[in-house]
Amino acid sequence: MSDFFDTAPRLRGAGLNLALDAPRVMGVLNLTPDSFADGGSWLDPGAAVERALQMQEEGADLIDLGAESTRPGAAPVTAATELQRLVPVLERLQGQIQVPISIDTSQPEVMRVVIAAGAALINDVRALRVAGALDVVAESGVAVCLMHMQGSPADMQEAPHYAAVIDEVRAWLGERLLACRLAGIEPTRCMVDPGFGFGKTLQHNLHLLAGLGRLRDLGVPLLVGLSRKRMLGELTGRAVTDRVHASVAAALIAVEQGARIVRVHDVAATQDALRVWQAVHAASARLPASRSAARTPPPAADGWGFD
Ligand code: HH2
Repeated sequence: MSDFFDTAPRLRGAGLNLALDAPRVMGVLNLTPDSFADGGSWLDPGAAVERALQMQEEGADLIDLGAESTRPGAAPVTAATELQRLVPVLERLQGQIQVPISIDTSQPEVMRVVIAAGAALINDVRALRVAGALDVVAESGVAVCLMHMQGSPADMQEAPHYAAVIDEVRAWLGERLLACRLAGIEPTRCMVDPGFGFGKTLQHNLHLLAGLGRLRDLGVPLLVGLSRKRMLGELTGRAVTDRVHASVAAALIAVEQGARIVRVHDVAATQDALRVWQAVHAASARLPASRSAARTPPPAADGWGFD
């Protein structure tokens, strides 16, 4: 069994060398009219650039730009539409933003253009399954996040079904990692994500979060996106605009379970919580061994133990 903390304490790719010795925050910025949490807020390129710079200021380690909503029931958009939304923002960000830019897309035509425009990471909710996507990422040398989804956004929440959700998600992601390797994409360029809410019921999501540590033997870092999602609404009864506290709690749990990057809308709040988590984690590592063992059970995410 491999351990990603030995094999990939960094995520490396063309234009990216990200240390993952502490949890990292990926700020979400959707340039769409219809995203479930921030749809319509950042359609104007000027407003989007301001928001990206604000997230950088708040401590985002990466910014993830998306131009297609993949919320349940969403219809796909054309590559031309995605590019119309992305390119003006990417152009304006050049020279202004220091943190790496990730692009949330599945379309090889879009990937080619945004990589040429400086994107350092492709975040693909379809895990490079669209024809041509594997080749674009392989040839460009950029890093990639492979996300699990059962079905497609149009139908994924109709009747999600698993015999054993964690095992199935892990096996599926393992197959996508193998496809990457066969296409020439080294594991050091890859992250995986179980895809919370993508073809999963509340119970599936809860099992995955509780058992997140079992994905670690895939040998690459884990990225997790729970921010403001429906499962948090189901648990708290709160509207999408009022899920910051639940999102921060979910991000902390994900990190405790071994996630290296959390994808969030609320960067400042998440960073505050992670600072507290890190301080306690560092103090716990400094406790004398016997007392530490007595007081602190090994974290479920004992993968953090390398630092
Ligand atoms: N979730 C969404 C989009 N992209 N990428 C990864 N890797 N993991 C996720 O969980 C994930 C993702 C959905 O959230 P959002 O972008 O806020 O909404 P929408 O798809 O409606 O634009």
